[in-house]
Amino acid sequence: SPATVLGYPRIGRRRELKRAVEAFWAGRTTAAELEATAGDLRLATARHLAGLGLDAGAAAVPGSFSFYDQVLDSVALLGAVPERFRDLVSGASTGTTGTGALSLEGYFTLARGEGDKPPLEMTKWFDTNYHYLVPEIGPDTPIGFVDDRAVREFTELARPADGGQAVVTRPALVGPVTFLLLSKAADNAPDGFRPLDRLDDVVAAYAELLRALADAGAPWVQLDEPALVTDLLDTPFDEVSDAVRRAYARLATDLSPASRAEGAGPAERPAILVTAPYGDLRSEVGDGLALLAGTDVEAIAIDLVKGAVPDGPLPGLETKTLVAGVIDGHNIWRADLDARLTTLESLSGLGAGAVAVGTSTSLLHVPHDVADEPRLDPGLKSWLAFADQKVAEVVTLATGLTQGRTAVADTLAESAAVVRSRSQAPGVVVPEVRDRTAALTPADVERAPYAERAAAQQARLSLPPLPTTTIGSFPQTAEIRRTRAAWVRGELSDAEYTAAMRAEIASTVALQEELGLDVLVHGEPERNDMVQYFAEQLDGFATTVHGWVQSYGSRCVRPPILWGDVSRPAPLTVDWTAYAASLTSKPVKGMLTGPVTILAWSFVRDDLPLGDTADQVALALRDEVTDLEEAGIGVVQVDEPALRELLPLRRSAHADYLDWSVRSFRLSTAGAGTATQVHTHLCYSEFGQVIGAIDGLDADVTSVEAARSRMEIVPELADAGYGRGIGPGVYDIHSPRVPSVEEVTELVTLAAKSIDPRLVWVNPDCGLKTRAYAETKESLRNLVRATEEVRATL
Ligand code: THG
Ligand code: ZN
Repeated sequence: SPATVLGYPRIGRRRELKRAVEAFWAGRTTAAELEATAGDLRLATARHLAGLGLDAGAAAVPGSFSFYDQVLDSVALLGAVPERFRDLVSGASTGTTGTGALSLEGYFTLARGEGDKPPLEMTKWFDTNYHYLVPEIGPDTPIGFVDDRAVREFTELARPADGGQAVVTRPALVGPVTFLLLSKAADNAPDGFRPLDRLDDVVAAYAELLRALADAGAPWVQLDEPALVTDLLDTPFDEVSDAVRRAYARLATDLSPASRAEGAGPAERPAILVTAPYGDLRSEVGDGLALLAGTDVEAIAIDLVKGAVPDGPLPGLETKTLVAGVIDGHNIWRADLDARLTTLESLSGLGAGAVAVGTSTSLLHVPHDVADEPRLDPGLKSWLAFADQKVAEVVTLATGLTQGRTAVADTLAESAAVVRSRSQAPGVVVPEVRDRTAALTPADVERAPYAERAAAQQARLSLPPLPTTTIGSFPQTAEIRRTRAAWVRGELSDAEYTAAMRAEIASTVALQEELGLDVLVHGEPERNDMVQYFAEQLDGFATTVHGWVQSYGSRCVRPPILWGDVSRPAPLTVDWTAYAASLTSKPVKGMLTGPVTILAWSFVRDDLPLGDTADQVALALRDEVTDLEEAGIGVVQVDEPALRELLPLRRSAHADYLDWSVRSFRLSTAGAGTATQVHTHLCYSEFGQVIGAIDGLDADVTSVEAARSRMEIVPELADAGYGRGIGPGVYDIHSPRVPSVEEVTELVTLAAKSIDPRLVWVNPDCGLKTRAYAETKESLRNLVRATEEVRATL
């Protein structure tokens, strides 16, 4: 039985691709040099995967490289370039098959924008912390097969120029239906136009790509269709299934595959593997598995980590290979291989032609290799599987499935021992933590009525109308990052580091006073990342040295590992915040990251319901809120930017998720006294699906990303009955552009028209961490000036 993985990290084990791409952006290297570095990385990766046991001759190694994003790759493949970037397109760039192709530079320009041309919008990929670029498709968007990069990458590895080991890969691409379902209508598209209206054009282009791959000798191609596992894409199942049937009739039925073509002329396409990662193909809305089984593709990959084991038999499956995604591509625990083998054996009832072993999703979401983590506790380390360990797991399972359990007896025994040792290890279950969560009552998530709180807070804080504030972080200058790096390397003492951060806090506080902001922050210079900073200090978490995971483009994060019961050995933020407060008579806001976001951006344990883990984190934060209050802090913000991200892909699961996520937020904040003002901040989302939950958080003030949508969220919240403080972001912090006073005045006025103006706060869209000081000062100065103008009209 063959073994495969649906994708592999592409950033490089020492982030080689990140460095190469950023050097190219900075003008330090040429496109040809970047191409060469990337080519070396692809070759080394393919051979590495073959060395780990994926069959180098049988397309078991996925061709899942991308310079920036796999959705952007499909935009480039199709030449589907939005009008504002059309001047970047030419036919002259090297290596492309036709006119309409983007150069490498043009490709990056779509991702990053240029001058007054905004980049493609970025949004979260299914329920992960990975962001893709949203294609813009209109009735006139050019769509064709204009870029043969996928073919060149296949050939490069199948017939390597160095004469060394060849690897026959399986080019992996976003499937045509998912591509269009993730696209948005171009701005100038007529009302009622939907990107899916262009399905036939996209499929025709993919058909040409498939022919080209067949000509190059590719035996397999992988088309990812995760759109089939969600009902959040605003398209009814009937329309999705129609699109799938049409697309795969053209691709799979109309073109003859390598296998069928024997003796009947050359193949017109590779064999097709359609994948459906991140969830269950079957749901109340329809049966996506039966749908795929009814097409003429040769293989279907299903997610058996998030999805249930299907029952069968299923008509159509007898001629197909089922790639059983039993190894989790989205988390880092070693699998119980014996149990996974049992799952694999239970699939025989489905009547598939063959069963192969795979990962549930691409391994894009996990770091490369546990062996790269010398500083992890050896016990914890033995419980972990990063990408390379997962490859070994699928190989073992495939051997076990074909040759029987005895052939892999030692590995199975070791895996069973790991599962046992993990369940019994100290710290995994901490009775005091369990006792505390078990004793929680509904009263623990209730505060006094809002009217009472608002009066007590105003009496304490005496804020002007339209209070101004920032979201929390100030620019993380190169100097700050150098100082932290030196401290981490041991070149700076704790005392020296603390002094440097205090100096930074003092200058940030002075700046805010000079600007005339009303509620100040300490600026968070001491935080590397808003989740990692907390994980480093809480019991139950571990952090990595090289465990980078791509977040978007060249940007990476190191998700902490939440392995045990969570508690707070000592205060987390109090010293820094209290120091800032000692420097000013204005209120200083304490800044915490909320329980849902801490879970969303960590690798979470799989041996406790998420809601229970959230309660543990919430209680640690609740104690921090109490300590901040005792230090005299009267305003505390608990950020939940990832509230939307963890929303389940199926609507039927929303109520349960919103119940525990909202409860855990309230648990973290409801210990605050009546006169303590609780803020929260939300971003990175279309809020529509969580509007009710925002109200349920019961924060006194909620700041939200709103500048790009021109305050749209304010009337939506008002309509949903939200009646507490609201700080719609008045300028977009994602670009260095400084908003004018008029612009901000207009947005504040707009907000104050759609909700009681006494509830409105004025703040930027998000934290200022990624900005430089020059534009930050000017922008905040304009923000304060605009607020003063609007105040004068009230
Ligand atoms: N932290 C975590 N996840 C996140 C965000 C975050 N997910 C959503 C969003 N914010 C993603 N945004 C970013 C923005 C910048 C960076 C990463 C994710 C970034 N990373 C540095 C890099 O790749 O060079 C490395 C950071 C470091 O040195 O620690 O700049 O805020 N967890
Ligand atoms: Zn934000």
